[in-house]
Amino acid sequence: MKQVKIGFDDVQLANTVVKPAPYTLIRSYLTNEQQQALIEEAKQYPLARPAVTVYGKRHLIPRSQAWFADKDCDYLYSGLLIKALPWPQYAAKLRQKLQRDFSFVSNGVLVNLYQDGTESMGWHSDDEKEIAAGSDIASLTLGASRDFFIRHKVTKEKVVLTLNSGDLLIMHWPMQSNFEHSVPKRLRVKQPRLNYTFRQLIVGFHQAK
Ligand SMILES: O=C(O)CCC(=O)C(=O)O
Repeated sequence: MKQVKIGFDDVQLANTVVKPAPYTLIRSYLTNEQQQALIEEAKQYPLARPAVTVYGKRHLIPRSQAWFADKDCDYLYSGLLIKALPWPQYAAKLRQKLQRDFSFVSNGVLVNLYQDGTESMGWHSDDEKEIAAGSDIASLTLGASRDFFIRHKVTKEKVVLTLNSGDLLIMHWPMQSNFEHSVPKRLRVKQPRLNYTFRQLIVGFHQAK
């Protein structure tokens, strides 16, 4: 397991020092066998492509997704309340592995499937109100390699990572407050990519309303 910690050099903005993006990239975190087990399992996931409203216009998201989580961990994501589905076997094993290896606690995982390089995810931060304060987000890539952009919200300084199958990216708190990320279209990519982002939500956040 090769661990690389990379980030921006400190950026001077007026009298403020802007801290580097706090993330850890672990190349080849999963073995080929572990990757294959998840890829096979994902063929049975009830992946959906919901419609979202952006600037008053409804359109289908350019990927498909499923949210697996503990009880009372529904998630309001891109303006849609997604109900928690029960954990599949290998996704649950990966969650346990993250807890064992990094003491990384999560209670839900968003799985995204990008069929090929025409599918993408726009600039955003994972900063929804139900995400537990101070928690990190762990993101695992399977299948096709894709570029992953990180940019500072104020300076617009950008880092480009290429995430390969089996790589794990941990986005540490408070990265989501100061940085956005995206997965841009890459028309040369013809193969599917799966991404699992493990998150920790405040239990019962939506149920309490
Ligand atoms: O596919 C990825 O690497 C990014 C996923 C992501 O940004 C998200 O699920 O919020």
